[in-house]
Amino acid sequence: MGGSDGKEKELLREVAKSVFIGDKDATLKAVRRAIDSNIRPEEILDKALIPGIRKAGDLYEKGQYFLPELIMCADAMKAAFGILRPLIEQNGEKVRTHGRVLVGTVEGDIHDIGKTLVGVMLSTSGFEVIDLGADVPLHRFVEEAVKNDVNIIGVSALLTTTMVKQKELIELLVKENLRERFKVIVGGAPVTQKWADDIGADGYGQNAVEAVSVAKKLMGVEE
Ligand code: B1M
Repeated sequence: MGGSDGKEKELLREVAKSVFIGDKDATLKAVRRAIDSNIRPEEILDKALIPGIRKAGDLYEKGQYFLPELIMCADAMKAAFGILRPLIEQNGEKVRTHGRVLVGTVEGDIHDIGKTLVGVMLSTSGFEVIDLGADVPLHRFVEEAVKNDVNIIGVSALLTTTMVKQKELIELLVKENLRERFKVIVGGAPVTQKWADDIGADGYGQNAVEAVSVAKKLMGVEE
């Protein structure tokens, strides 16, 4: 392995570690060092920030971390994403013509990191994105979709207790006679292709890159 590869791995390890120990200042410093070493922002995100926050989740699940630690880790991740976001956006497609997508996390669920990432990746891939944030009531998804005349509604859920809201949103669209008007994409850690099929969603993305592919496919955009 070459020296620069080794240095790159070491820097990414440092970023991941500073996220899962919940040290925001160290995370920001490590991310800046990684950027200065010409590591691509998408790589910093995929190979360090996301594995770092997932490790924090694992430790929480094992009972080694409690909610305060998880919050510190999420703060570190969000602060670092704040530095990377404009860099990722700069590298994106300039013309936004593929369609308009509404994204949000369902009501009762405050996890917004993955949903925000999906929104950023869609907007850097040629979509116009309207981000409603997290804990979004179902009626608001519907109202904003109509108001903004979107093509796709992207619904994120991170909890097994809130993913049922994705199903309820589709039922609400049917009830309002709007199901044919909007494509619905679902995603989030507990969500699977099977769940998407069972609830009648038009697409499922396991991650932000897949969400973009699915959105492009639904809009008939060649990859
Ligand atoms: Co929460 N949390 N959390 N949490 N948290 C999980 C989800 C959990 C799996 C942790 C664990 O136990 N291992 C667990 C859920 C268990 C379950 O339901 N089975 C859990 C729990 C239990 C909770 C609380 C209930 C804890 C408590 O209060 N006792 C609470 C819930 C509060 C609520 O929402 N009502 C809670 C709170 C929090 C924090 C506030 C501390 C923080 C969130 C901060 C924030 O988002 N602003 C937090 C965090 C950070 C996590 C973990 C560690 C990481 C989530 C994350 O940001 N991942 C998470 C563990 C895990 O997921 N392994 C966990 C990084 C992000 C880039 O990935 O969000 O998966 P992700 O998004 C991915 C894909 O899923 C996909 O693409 C994204 C990018 O690749 N994707 C889509 C997401 N949305 C998509 C939409 C699409 C397509 C793809 O189309 C539209």
